[in-house]
Parts: sequence; structure tokens; C-alpha cells
Amino acid sequence: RHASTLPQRSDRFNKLTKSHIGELRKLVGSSSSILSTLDGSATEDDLKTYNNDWMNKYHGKSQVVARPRSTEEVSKIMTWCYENDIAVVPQGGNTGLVGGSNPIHDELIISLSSLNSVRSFDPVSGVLVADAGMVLESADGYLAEKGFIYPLDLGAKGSCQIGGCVATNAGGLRLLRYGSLHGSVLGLEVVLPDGKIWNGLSTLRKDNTGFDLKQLFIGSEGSIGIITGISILCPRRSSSTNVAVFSLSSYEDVQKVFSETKTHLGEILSAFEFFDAASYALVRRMQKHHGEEPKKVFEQEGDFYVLIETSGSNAEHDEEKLTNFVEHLMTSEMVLDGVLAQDTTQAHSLWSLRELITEACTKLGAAFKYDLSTAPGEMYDLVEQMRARLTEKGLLKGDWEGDVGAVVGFGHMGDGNLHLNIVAKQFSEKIQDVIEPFVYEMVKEKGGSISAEHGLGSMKAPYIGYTKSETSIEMMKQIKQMFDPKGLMNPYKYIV
Ligand code: FAD
Ligand code: 2HG
Ligand code: ZN
Repeated sequence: RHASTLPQRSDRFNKLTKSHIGELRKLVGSSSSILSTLDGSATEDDLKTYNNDWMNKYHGKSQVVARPRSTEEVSKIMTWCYENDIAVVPQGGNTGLVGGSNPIHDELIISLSSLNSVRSFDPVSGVLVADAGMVLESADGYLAEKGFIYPLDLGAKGSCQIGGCVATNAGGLRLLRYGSLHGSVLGLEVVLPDGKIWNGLSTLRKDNTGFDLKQLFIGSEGSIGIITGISILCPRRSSSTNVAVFSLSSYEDVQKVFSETKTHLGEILSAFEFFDAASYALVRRMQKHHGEEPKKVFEQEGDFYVLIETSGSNAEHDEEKLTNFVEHLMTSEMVLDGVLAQDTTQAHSLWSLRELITEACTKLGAAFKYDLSTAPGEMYDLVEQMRARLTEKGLLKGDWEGDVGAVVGFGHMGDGNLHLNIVAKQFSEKIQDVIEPFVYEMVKEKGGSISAEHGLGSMKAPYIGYTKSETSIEMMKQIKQMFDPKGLMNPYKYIV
């Protein structure tokens, strides 16, 4: 979808006026809960952080941001929006990567950032109940003090909210260990588009009484309601964590090492991530760009890298297992070189080789991001085919000599999830037309998904048909119609 071909503003929605702002203010307890350029309580600059996305790729034109402080306030605002036909965009930490969290036109932004407390924690069951606007890292920090861990972790943890993560069904770095949010979320509290509060905040692990309604909201990207509370099952925090990174010479070896890792480390494995040489070079390029001289990590660099993390309860046992495994990999020549973290600082610095790739893609250029899933064995073909196409079209040449500087492939190997990023010198429709729909066609041919974990947002809404059948899309439209008959929630996105 080009920025210039985004859908026109729909006349179904009323335009917000200064008098509306007065009405909104009466619904909320604190005057700082409503920010608007219409009554001078905010400048356009103040609203930029809400209107623009993390990549600075999607730009909305909203004049009003509401920051309710309780579920009741969210409900009052939604009831008012429903009565006045005001379109709404729910916003969490605004770290989404598909243009879902920003308005397209002048929709009212409802930010959950002021709804950020723990409601309860049960140390026996490990069930945390918290407000949706809690920042993921804060929720995990709270649990760490009690010896538990939030069952989701991702590079944006310092800003993304637990509600935003549920709304996108974020996968992250440890899905292979803790599973998807469809399994760990036990209940939700949601404000529906007409303002009604649905209290589905169950803390039960088992409950087979009818449809499991919460599942509809996990991954619904703000299209059918605003998540205000979450009940989630949190595992015990492992007392011993180890990290190792290896360089390898081929993607075939990445797969072999993955298989071997599951055989030898299965019960303590908590992450298996991979990245290619282009991703590694990009992170090092960013470090140089920041004036740092990157330290040498490997004696022998490779075409591919894998990061393996183990988490268990017996440090001596886990370390012995991992050390033996490293030796096994080195002697069997499946890897070129390997580094085993000796302390927490080194573990963080090894993790940063993987976690900094997203930032590097955006800092060093304009990143066209594709978040794809296929069978793990076929994943890397997508990167190679994309490089071949961009080279053939004259866009990718030499070392940052073409309009496209780098094509990088990395991701969650254990989940069959590839992140393909095309880092261009700037966003251009010409480059996008070479990439799309080619990229979606490649994925369809392999029976894969055009969005493994980031969602559809505004970026992929028109392309859902590459992964979902007509019947699936029809059922989704019926669900949307049932919850949101006026189409007020996050319009122009998701299901269009
Ligand atoms: P936002 O970006 O604010 O919103 C995302 C969507 O959810 C929007 O459609 C919005 O309308 C909706 N929404 C937000 N809050 C609510 C709510 N309370 N109720 C209803 N709808 C709501 N994703 C992964 O899956 N795995 C990763 O490993 C990963 N790593 C990332 C690393 C970085 C550096 C960055 C920038 C992003 C990464 N992401 C990853 C993208 C991911 O989607 C988000 O980080 C996260 O899930 C979004 O949370 P958020 O609070 O920022 O939501
Ligand atoms: C990750 O796994 C995120 O790091 C972001 O999902 C991926 O930058 C990307 O494309
Ligand atoms: Zn990811």
C-alpha cells in the first residue's frame, strides 16, 4: 500500500470540534487526560509521538489524544464516541511495525499509557492480573522480584505495553519455550465499541463453558474493542541462564544445529534465534555510525549466526550440558566458531547482536519490513530470491552503492518466523513496487503467512488474501460487524 493510495477519510465519522473537547473533558477525572490542538491544550509537536510510528513511516493527523486513567473512563469515552460517531485508534506503546497504532486521518487516539498498575498476583498459581497499559519491562520487573517471569520478551520491552502485545499477539524471543499468548493469557477485560465493559478477567486455567471469547481479542489489533486488563499465567523465573552465539557457513548448518540443539538441550532450551552475515554487518555498521569501535566477537566469522539460550534451575547441570554441547558442535564441524557468555554482561552483549538488528535497520536507512512464516527449511530462500530480484532491477549493488543498501534475514528460527528487511536509502514507491506484491506471492507459493507476528495494521490489510481464504475473510468480517457495527474501531486497517 502506498502512502498516496491510503483510503480516503470516510464521511461516516464525525469530525472532532472544540466543543467536543469540552464534552470529553467532562467524562474524565483529570484535565491532563485529554490533549488536543483544538483547544490549545497541546501543540502539533506534542501530538507527534502519538501520530507517528516507531519507524517514522506512518503519519496520522489526529488532533485529540485521550489518556484515560481507569476502565470506567475508557468506557465513558467509548460510549460517547459511539453516540457521536467518532472513529477511534487504541494505542499502547506505539512500537507496532505495521502502521496499526497510528491514525490514518483524524481518528481520536485512546492511549492506554495512564492505565498501568498491577491489580493482583497469586504466587501459588503464578497468575498476574494487570492493567493493559503496563509497560512489558515493568511487568517483568515486578514479577522478577517475586521469582517469576512474564512469558513474553521482545526488543521493544522498554516501551511496548502488555495490552499492545496481546492486541498484536506478539511472539518475541522465547515463544519456543513459553508458547503463544493464545495459551498463556487466561482472561481479558475489554471495553467494547459501544462502551460496554466485558469482564472476562478469568484466572482459571480450565474453563470449557462455551466459546473462548478472549481468543478473539488476542491479535485483533484494536479492531473490535479496547483491552483494559489482562490475566496471564507466568512461569517461575529460571535461576540459571546461559547464552552462546555461533558462526556457521551455511543455512543448512543452521538447520542441523537447530535439530541437534533440540536433541541435546531440549528441556532447558529457551531461545533459538538466527541472523545472517548482512544483519551482523548492519549492527556493526550502526555501532561505527555511533562512534563505537565494535569489539571482535569471533575468530572466524560466518555467513550465518545462531544464538542459543538455555534457562534451567541447576546452574552446574545446565553449564555442563551446554559446555559439552558446544564441544560437540565444534568437533562435528557444524559451526565455525562459538562464544559462550561468561557472565550476565557478556550474555547481554551477545543478545544485543540479535536484538539491535531492528534498530540498525531503521537507524541506517528506511526499512521495508516483512515478517513471514514458512517451513523453517524454506525460510531463507525468501531472502535469496528477494536479493536476486533487487539486483536484477538494479536497486541492490555493491556495498551500499544501490538505492537499497542491504537485504537482511533474521528471526525466530525455532518458530519458522523470518524477518526480511530491505534497508533502502529512503522510502520510495519505486522500490516498494519491486518488492510488493512479489514478496507476498513468494510466501503464498510456499503456503506461508505474510504476517507471522507483527499483524496486518494498515500495511498488510489489503494483502490478507495471500494467506487467508475468502471464507475465512468473510467470517472475520462478520465478527467485526457483530462487535463494531458502526466500524468505529481502528478504521481503514486489518479487515477492510
Ligand atoms: P502499539 O504499537 O501501540 O499497538 C499495536 C496494535 O495494537 C495497534 O493496532 C493498536 O491499535 C492495538 N492496541 C494497542 N494497545 C491496545 C489495547 N490496549 N487494546 C486494543 N488494541 C490495542 N513483535 C513481535 O511479535 N515479536 C518481536 O520480537 C518484536 N520485537 C520488536 C522489537 C522492536 C525494537 C520493535 C520496535 C517492535 C517489535 N515488535 C515485535 C512489534 C510488536 O508488535 C510490538 O512491539 C508490540 O507487540 C506492540 O505493543 P505496543 O504496546 O507498542 O502496541
Ligand atoms: C524481532 O524479532 C522483531 O526483532 C522485529 O519482531 C523484526 O525488525 C524486524 O523486522
Ligand atoms: Zn520477531
